[in-house]
Amino acid sequence: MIFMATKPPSPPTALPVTRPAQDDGGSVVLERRTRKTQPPQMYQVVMLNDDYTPMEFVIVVLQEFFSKDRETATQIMLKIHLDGKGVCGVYSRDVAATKVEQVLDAAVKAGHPLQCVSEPVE
Ligand code: TYC
Repeated sequence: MIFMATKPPSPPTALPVTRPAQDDGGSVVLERRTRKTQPPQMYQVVMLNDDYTPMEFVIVVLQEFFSKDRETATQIMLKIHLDGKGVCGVYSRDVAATKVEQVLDAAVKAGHPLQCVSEPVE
């Protein structure tokens, strides 16, 4: 069985209310309200610190899977190292899930405990 490190999406917001109302004559009037299409929920890939994964490995992962230049990758890695976690990038749900898979796969193959998750952006 495959476990995804991605939180399930929140349920869709309530549909527009079409509220029956009585007019004076007792007939039912339906009010139509239209809703603007919402932009898609975006997901941030968050990498977690640990005491064992080499800094260099994290920098290479950030360059390879998140298209960061070496300078930016180093800054993000140090932020994670100091704060315990950090955002690697923001993507649509499927792309974020793929990034998480790629990172976890590379970490397992290299024998490092590096963890990352995808979470909806507020
Ligand atoms: N804390 C690790 C070390 O000192 C480096 C590290 C940084 C590990 C970021 C994971 O997501 C991470 N070797």
